[in-house]
Amino acid sequence: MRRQEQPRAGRPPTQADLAGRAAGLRAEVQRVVAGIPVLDIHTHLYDPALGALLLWGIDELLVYHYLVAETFRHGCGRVGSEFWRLSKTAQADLVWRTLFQENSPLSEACRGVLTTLHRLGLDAHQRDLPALRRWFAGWKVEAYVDRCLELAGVRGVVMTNSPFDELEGPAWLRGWRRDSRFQAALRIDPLLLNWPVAARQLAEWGYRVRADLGATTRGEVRRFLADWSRRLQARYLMVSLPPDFQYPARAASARLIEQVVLPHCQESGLPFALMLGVRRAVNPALQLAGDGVGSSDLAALANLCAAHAGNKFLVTVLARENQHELCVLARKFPNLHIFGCWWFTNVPVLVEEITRLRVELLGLSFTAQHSDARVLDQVIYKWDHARAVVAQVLADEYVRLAATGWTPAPRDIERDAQQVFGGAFERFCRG
Ligand code: FIX
Ligand code: ZN
Repeated sequence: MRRQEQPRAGRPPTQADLAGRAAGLRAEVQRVVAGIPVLDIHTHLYDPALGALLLWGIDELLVYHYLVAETFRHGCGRVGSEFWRLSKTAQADLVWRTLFQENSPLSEACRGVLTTLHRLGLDAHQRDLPALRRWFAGWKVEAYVDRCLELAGVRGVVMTNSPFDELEGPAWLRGWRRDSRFQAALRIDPLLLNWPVAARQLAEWGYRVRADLGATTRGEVRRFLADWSRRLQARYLMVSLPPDFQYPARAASARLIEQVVLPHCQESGLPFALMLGVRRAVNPALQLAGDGVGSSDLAALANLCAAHAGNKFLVTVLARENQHELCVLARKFPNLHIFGCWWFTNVPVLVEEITRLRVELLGLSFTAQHSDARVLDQVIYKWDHARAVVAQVLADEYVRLAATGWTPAPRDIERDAQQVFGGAFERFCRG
């Protein structure tokens, strides 16, 4: 009998062959990743129809809480007490002077402002803040939304929408014509983290709830979630949780998740997004800038995924120490989708490490990044910086594959980049 024909390896590539192939691949990956339209799956941006809720422009960029925290470091406490009494313009002046004039703007958040201005075609190096302000004042918000999304290569953003917010909640009740690029996510932190207060609020809104979490109350909270999921046309429900979150547990948050949120999500086919590891108000004097990080007990997440196989969990973790365990959990639970390098992990050194870890443990079945933008213009730098790091990681991994003779075609690279920039999320939500 003839021996079966085997594919032949051919002449082994020389060092020069490999170097040439690697350079070509790297250039191709850069090109493809730069052009992929992104779905930004978690932001704090708003549909422009919501008016003042959508923040944009140079002063908002400068008073971003990431920069406020950095500014406070130079004030030795004195700045802290005075800062919040200043007008927004004066706060922005102080941040600009402290972080961009008296010091070199090397941090990721500072560089972000400069990338944004640069990509908008502005010359920030003149250090002329009044001139920058004049340039921004010339824009109308609708045109500026188009410009920012176009420069960032963003095809859609998912907002963070809270019925409990006193400005936002009533606007949803009134309704408006939606901008399809701004999709909604139902944020339920107040419900899960401060149940007694939320119960009183729901009762005021006409839901028959009592603090005891009995059967009627559970049914009514579920009705509340169904009403708001429908009203928002929500893509998912979401909460940020502290490092000490446990599941199963007797705490109201764990019981509400188990008995109300997850049944509602399962019935409506919506994922539940958990952002794990934030310690709120570590330094309350810093207000929004005062939150910190802690390592979470991911046994709670494993228990959730195992006990609720019919539910879909979108998860990001704030602590670097949790990243590896999260990837391992995602290998065990197909109902767990990892997303983003969140907040304090959104610095190039960690985005690179975390993305590499994810690719090497999971292939491409995750969402590499979300912007968490609070100010519209930030999508420009957040995506510019993310694309650069993700392209670098993908290129390194393809070059290693190419050494085995497996060279990806441009359409493979495009398919892969689409996956990690929104496609895998959409598939997970559909599945
Ligand atoms: O919980 C969240 O969604 C966090 O992203 C925010 O609370 C945080 O303030 C933030 O802006 C991080 O980027
Ligand atoms: Zn966020």
